[in-house]
Amino acid sequence: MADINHSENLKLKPSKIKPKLPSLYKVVILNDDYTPMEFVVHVVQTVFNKTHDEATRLMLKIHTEGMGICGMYPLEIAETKMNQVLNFAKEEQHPLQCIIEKI
Ligand code: TYC
Repeated sequence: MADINHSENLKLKPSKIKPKLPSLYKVVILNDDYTPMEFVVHVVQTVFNKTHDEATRLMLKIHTEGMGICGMYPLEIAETKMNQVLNFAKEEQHPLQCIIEKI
């Protein structure tokens, strides 16, 4: 009878399977001429868990440079955050735009 418990059979072999990390997506908010600054700060704080200071700095970067990265996430989370931003903006009838970009 084959000895399935022989110590040679219990040795761990290095795995050839490379676990893949999920691709990340940037969530980017765009500047516009109409959305109030405080509204952008509030949205960035709420959706991206930033402090008021961090959100203010990011809003000013978007305001002066045209766009800014709010965070990087796996696709489903990035899409959820983008939709949260767009829904907040729609509720208040602001033209704030948010997109996701693959890294
Ligand atoms: N440019 C806007 C203003 O002057 C403020 C603003 C900042 C709007 C960032 C959108 O993503 C934005 N009221």
